[in-house]
Amino acid sequence: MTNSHISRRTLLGATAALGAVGLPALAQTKTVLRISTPAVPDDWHAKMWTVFKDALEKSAPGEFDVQINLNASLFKQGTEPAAMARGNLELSSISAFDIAKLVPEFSIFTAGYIVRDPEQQQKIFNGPIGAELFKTVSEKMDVTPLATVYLGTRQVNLREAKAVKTPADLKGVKLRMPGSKEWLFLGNALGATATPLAFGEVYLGLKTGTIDGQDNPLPSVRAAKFYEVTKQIVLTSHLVDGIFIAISNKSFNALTAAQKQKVTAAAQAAAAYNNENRLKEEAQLVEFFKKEGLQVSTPDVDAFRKSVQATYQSSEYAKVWPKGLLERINATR
Ligand code: KDO
Repeated sequence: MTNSHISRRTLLGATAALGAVGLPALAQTKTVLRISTPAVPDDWHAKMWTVFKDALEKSAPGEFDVQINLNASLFKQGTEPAAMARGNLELSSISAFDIAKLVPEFSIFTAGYIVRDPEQQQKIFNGPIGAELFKTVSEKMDVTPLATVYLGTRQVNLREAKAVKTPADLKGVKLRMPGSKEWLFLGNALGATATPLAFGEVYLGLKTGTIDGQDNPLPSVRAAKFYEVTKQIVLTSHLVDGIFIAISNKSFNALTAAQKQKVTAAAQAAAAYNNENRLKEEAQLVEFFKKEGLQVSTPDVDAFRKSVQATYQSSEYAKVWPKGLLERINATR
């Protein structure tokens, strides 16, 4: 064996050892950001996480290992806030309904017909009301909201077509809602019989008839293909829905000031991407569903609004809404 052979072998051995020990050691220096969401891959609030990942890779190359888990594959829908508080999950998009469980005053945003439109939604949460409430969210839930995502305006979507003008017409309709009492309250306030079911089970529930309908924004009805197993969309527009990109305080506090700023900017870029695309698509989807053979009907929205608002006003929820908050929301333009 010549000297050059020995040295080449030694070198190869050293490289292999580096590969086995050195590389994983390097990878460990990256901050892992695990994301869990029930969103389906084709929905904008799933795709926005790729925007988040790319933005972060650009602003902080090699510093983060962003791991995106869709379809509730890492944590069940609604269990993300607890997982984040425990430090088992870094990021998620959480709903007003998730927040209301621990921050009761937030239930004002689970009530139907409170927020007028997506533009007002952004102003509310990016202004003083958002700043005050997010501070309480951080204190009580140990997560920091970073950006407000427009999920869309929720509409009723039925398995069998039905004349629906007022809440009375939804009597007896088994309307699937996500599984928490705040969600069920909304479904019942619409006049239906609210039935809890996780998002991932809705398609089959509609197909087999264990539920008569569900409510979601039109872009999610498209992305999750609910239109394949339903015959009607009733444009109740009962909730201008929002979700909040949130990070666990444990993870956020471990970042440097520069990293905090970059993670926040990436979350805001992701939300902006979602909001822009979702709004554009939402405006076009009625035509799409009609082409797919669905009936798209407009009920007496005033009748729904009056009835739903009255139901909330006389409920336990309204009792914990801070004095003047509703007026401040209404005055936000
Ligand atoms: C749903 O289960 O109907 C819902 O729209 C509730 C939202 O808060 C959010 O969890 C959403 O599902 C999922 O992200 C799936 O789109």
